[in-house]
Amino acid sequence: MKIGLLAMSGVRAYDKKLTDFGLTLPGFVERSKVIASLPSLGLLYLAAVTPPGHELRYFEAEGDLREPAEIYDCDLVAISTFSAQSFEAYAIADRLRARGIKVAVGGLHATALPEEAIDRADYVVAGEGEHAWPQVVAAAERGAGSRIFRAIEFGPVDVKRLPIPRYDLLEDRPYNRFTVQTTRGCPWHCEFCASTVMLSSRYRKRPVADVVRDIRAILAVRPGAFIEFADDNTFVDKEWGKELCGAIAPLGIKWFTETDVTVGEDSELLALMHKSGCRQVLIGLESPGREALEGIELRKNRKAMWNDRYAHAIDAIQSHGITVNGCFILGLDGHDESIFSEVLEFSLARSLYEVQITVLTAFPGTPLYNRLLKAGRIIEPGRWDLCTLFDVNYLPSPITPDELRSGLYWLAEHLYSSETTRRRRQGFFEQIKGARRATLAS
Ligand code: B12
Repeated sequence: MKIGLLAMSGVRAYDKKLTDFGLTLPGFVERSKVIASLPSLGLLYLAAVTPPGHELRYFEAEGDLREPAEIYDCDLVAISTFSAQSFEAYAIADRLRARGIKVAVGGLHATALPEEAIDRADYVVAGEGEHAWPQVVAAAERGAGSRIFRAIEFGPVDVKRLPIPRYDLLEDRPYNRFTVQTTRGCPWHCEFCASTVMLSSRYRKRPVADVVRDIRAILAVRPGAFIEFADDNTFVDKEWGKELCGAIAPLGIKWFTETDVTVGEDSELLALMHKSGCRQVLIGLESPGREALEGIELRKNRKAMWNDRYAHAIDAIQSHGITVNGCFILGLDGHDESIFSEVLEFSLARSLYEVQITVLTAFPGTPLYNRLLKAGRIIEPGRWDLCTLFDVNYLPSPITPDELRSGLYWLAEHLYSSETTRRRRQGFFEQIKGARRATLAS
């Protein structure tokens, strides 16, 4: 069969005012360029486990009616979708199916809502794809009728035996950033999280040698590529983290990852991270003060417990020459109108090199969505296209949706202005210089 792998690409925001003015601001432009240039790792894993004898092609669509014409030559198309572009993905699936092409849909959104997805696809995979996908291919070959494949039926995916994602399928594409997973899942359980924790609740670390193998495969396709670890939380296990950094250091790469604030407490690890090419860590700080963090991490209230470590952690990380991309969620319960200036002040005071601001988003399948729906606080239930992290689709408390929106505009304008960006970044360079002076003096 000819099998097409269709990634939905680009960034999404419904709010026209934010896109019109927000996306022209320096911080937004930088991040959205970066963001738009990542391939779909999930599809590259599917390609790697596709049984032999099929022809595979990787495609991208930026939205409804944006699928490439060549995709209509396929017999089976695998579409990977997050919530924000699920309607666009379904519209493409409708057109493909109208032409007799079998369509399989998977990813985080289909995992949360497989019954919704099966209305618009022949096959749906809920959960990790590695074991289910070969079954989907076999079903399509047989011309079998529609079915939801639940990953759980096919046994757990052992991350110690993952194949090399088929990065070679991207050879003729202009990507300069590639993703690699070093871990899957996260041991913490935040109410709003709609990330890999949706696929499997277990936190799993991959063998370091396999990560090195995968990075080498990327470098063979694109020498000098920037590497993004598509992890939820890389450095939960600090000793394993040190082993990882030691192993990737000789590759001479530059890399980025997502992790939590505890990484700031291990200066040996931070030194190894920097030495191995880590240029930025993204950390979900969520809110500058403790109050709004209470109860967010459902297991041990970790987000609130860690709040008093923020200042030290950011300083320690940045002093090692690794920039922090501090992420804040606006509109958490308890955030009033003062939150916008608080985030601005915190970002300046702590010299956050990069700051990401998003609004609280209730993704389907999350405890947050269920709580807000029950409380009648979802404004338009089922509007998954608003799950962009920038659009307001719930009733915040104590502020109103309009106050949240105007606060977001105000903060974006001030946080990403050339002057504030310069001041934040200047602070980072001073932190590095301070650390160097301290080393020389000791
Ligand atoms: C890389 C990334 C991107 C890339 C995606 C590239 C691409 N075309 O796929 C880019 C930069 C484009 C991107 C964009 C957006 N992203 Co993003 N992104 C990530 C990130 C960092 C890693 C995702 C990843 O690679 N995971 C690893 C792979 C292996 O897992 P996977 O994709 O789930 O695939 C597995 C299974 O789901 C399944 N599978 C997946 N697809 C399919 C298809 C079939 C047919 C089958 C059988 C199986 C299957 O098999 C795979 C292997 O087991 C996550 C955060 C994180 N740390 O995970 C956020 C994340 C996925 N993004 C998120 C969001 C909100 C967005 C945006 C809406 C932001 C915006 N405003 O624009 C846009 C969406 C628009 C778009 N075009 O997709 C949310 C999604 C939440 C949700 N449930 O919808 C996440 C979780 C971050 C968050 N803050 O919550 N993102």
